[in-house]
Amino acid sequence: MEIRVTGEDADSSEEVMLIYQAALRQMETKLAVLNEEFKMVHKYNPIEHITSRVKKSESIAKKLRRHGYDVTLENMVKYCNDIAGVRVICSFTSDIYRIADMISNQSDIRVLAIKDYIASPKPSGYRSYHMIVMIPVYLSDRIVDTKAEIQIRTMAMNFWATVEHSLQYKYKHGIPEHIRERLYNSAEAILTLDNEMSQIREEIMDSQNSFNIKANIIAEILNSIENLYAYANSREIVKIQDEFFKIYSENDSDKLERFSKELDIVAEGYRAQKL
Ligand code: 0O2
Repeated sequence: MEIRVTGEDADSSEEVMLIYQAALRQMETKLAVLNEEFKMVHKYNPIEHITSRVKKSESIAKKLRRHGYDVTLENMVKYCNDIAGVRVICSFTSDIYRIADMISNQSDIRVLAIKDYIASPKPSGYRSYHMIVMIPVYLSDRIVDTKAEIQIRTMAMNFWATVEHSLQYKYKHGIPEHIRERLYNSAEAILTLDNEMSQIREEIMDSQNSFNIKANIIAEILNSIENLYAYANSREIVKIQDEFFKIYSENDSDKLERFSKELDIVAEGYRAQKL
């Protein structure tokens, strides 16, 4: 019989830590597989890199005290959602939501909470997408449902958060107001940078797409002209070729597409005559 428990039933902190480590490994493997699959289908990597960590016991204790809980093993598992933390870094903001969807669609992952600090940034300027998930960890005699926090952000958002986080440690009595203001302004500059990079990428993708579409139409036209040699006389083919060169020199995809369709009708007519 399958015995399914949660981390709260663990006997020792050593066992709890082993379970969180295992949850992280599973998450990392899942994300690596999703990234590879995405790369195969869409020809690019949505994930730049992944880091993970098990939260240090002092940080767990500090967080529990901050929220008014006693520092016990039970409270730690129950109330500290980010003991196992995975950080996923992407190039573009749209990738963040793609990855979040891919994670949510995994049948063995249960999404417990989402905090979208991209749609609603923190007053500090912090931007990131957070998911608290439950993932099963398979031990020899039971399955332990384990919580993990996944933070998904762009490289630029990560740069800002890393600098701001380190400043929080540097200023023991809080970051001075004038520095806060500058950090907030930098967060806004980072938003502009992310938006600009996304737009540049979209423009490049659009022009690549239209290039590919045009190349396919031209290949179809050349193929149709070649097939016409079996049916039409050479004078007519030269006429069609001249018309094609004229349209080709105009560099207009719509005209090329219309010409390709007309050529299909002409070829069909010749084929019918031959029968
Ligand atoms: P660490 O050292 O990174 O682990 P909380 O509000 O923090 O008591 P909750 O619900 O976990 O509890 O908060 P939230 O908002 O989901 O934030 C969790 C984590 O997001 C934080 O963990 C940080 O890693 C990161 N984070 C949140 N806000 C900021 C911010 O303003 N600046 C930076 N640099 N990071 C932020 P910890 O435990 O605070 O810290």
